[in-house]
Amino acid sequence: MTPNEGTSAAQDLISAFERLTAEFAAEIASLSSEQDMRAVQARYLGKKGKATELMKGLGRLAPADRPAVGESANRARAAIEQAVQSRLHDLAGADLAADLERKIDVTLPGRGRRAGTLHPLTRVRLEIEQIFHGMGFEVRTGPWIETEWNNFDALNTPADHPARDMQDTFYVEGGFILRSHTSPVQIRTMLAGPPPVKIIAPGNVFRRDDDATHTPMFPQCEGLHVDRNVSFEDLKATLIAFVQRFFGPDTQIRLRPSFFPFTEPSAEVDASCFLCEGKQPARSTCRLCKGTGWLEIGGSGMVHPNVLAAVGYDKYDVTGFAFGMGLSRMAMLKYGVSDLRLFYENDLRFLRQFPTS
Ligand code: 2NL
Repeated sequence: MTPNEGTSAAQDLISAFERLTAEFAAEIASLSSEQDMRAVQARYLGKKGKATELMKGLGRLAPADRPAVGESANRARAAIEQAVQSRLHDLAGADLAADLERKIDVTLPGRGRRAGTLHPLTRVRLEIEQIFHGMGFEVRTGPWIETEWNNFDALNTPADHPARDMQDTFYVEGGFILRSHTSPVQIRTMLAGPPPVKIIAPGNVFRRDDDATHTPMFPQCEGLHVDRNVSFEDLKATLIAFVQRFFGPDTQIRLRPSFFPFTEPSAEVDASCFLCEGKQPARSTCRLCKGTGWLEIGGSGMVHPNVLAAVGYDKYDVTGFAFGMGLSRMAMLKYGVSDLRLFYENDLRFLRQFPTS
């Protein structure tokens, strides 16, 4: 073997390592993941890789030529690693460039979502529940489909009473009715246990009415307090505390004699107008109370002895007061809504005026 031959063979190997480097670079140019590139790299530099094959030629070289070839093998190894690094760097740069190209302004405010709000009737119900809960009343609910007994008979309302007419009450299959007030909830509560009972019963009720001022379903809230020595004075104090929390601390009440089959005596409940406060000259023009200075808010009375007896209570031992109010009327007064039907049309322009804090 001559030095020239040796040199030439060495040169061939050195060139082969250079080609290997170029081949590798070409092969990974189309790859876009590091994992793919490392797999190709293993085919070049691994135990059974192309570089290892070439290194087998080293043994046939003159010892003097070997260091130069070894060096070129090391150069190839380093160049291949460098090619991977450079390709990865290019890819990262391309990702960044693409992100920048999208021109997202991360300093802009978010689009946000409009939060839902509670329906005004729900707000009024929750507020009333809160006020009475604060006075020691429990909140009770019951079914919409009721027996005639729970809705009428137990409430001292005889079979020939006009409220029981097909014209006024919804009769459903099986001899049941849709409750026309939430009183059956109180009847159920009293049937379920002895006095004292101190509850309010909010919920939807049903009557065969449908015009500008009546909807066939409407929400109501009734209250009942039965115990020894519950007086009409307790009823007044409870109503005053309620209206002062609901309408404002200066609100007064006025009770007007009335009639309900289930209470005796009975009274209509008025609250003093919180808009004009009954003052002149605004009083004559007030859009809320129409100049009367008073707002009708519901009915009330002392529980009729026949009702106490019907649920098995001792009518000589306990007394009670009861009251009822329509929630749509309370909401109209509180929020100055002029048309009842707005509560039932689900017009978002209306509902959005009642943000939930
Ligand atoms: C009104 C009048 C009222 C009652 C409801 C009642 C319930 C039982 C016993 C006695 Cl269990 N009374 N409820 C009493 C008086 C009036 O409601 O104008 N409601 C909107």
